[in-house]
Amino acid sequence: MTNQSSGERLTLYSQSHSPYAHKTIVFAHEAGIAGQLDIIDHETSPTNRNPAVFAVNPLGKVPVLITPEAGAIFDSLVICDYLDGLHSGPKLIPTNGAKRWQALRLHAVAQGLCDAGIALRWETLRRPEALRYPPLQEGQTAKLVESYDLLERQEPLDGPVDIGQIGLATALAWLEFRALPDFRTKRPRLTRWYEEFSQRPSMRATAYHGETQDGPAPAAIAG
Ligand SMILES: N[C@@H](CCC(=O)N[C@@H](CS)C(=O)NCC(=O)O)C(=O)O
Repeated sequence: MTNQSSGERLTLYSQSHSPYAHKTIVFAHEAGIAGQLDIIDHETSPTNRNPAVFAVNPLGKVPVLITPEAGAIFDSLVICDYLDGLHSGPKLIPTNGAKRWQALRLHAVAQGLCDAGIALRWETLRRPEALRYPPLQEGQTAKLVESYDLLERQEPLDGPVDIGQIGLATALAWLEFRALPDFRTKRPRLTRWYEEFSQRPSMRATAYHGETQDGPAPAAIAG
């Protein structure tokens, strides 16, 4: 990429296994400005407070970008919007027309996949077994399956790279990384698109790794 930018260094509070953080990093690569980011990995979990992250985001979540003019900004879409203003190439968040709403809608589906995937992991893995609620597990699985089917059937996936495609590719990569319900079987169009996108340098340079650190369960429920 040859996009021009101010070249100012920016700190990104990130996490090597967060789909939201991954999205912002792939976005920076696609915008040609990844070299400006100083990425600091932080472990976060609602059951394992990280004071350094709370110091910059009252929600205790990553990603967070520290900007010169506005201080700490979040969440991932806001960070992508900020990064899109730093380069002179074609905008990855289309500014108007049908392309804008298609891209943001695809991004919303992708964001929902991550949200449902995380909720499902709580119900299958992260919450102590005695506190899990099977109807929630089924409900979150249904959101994933319905979304996969919609993506296979009708969501436009072609055209220049945009925030929707970046969100989707990083979400699908995370769902596979975490062995969440499979999106490939009987979805050849989605699978083909994903495999092709995964070959982009932005994706190849930024694979997921690491484990969530939820902290010890209190003795009363540890069993
Ligand atoms: N809507 C936020 C979601 C961020 C998020 O949930 N990040 C996770 C890591 S994957 C986190 O830090 N969770 C800690 C917590 O929920 O307390 C975004 O798009 O940035």
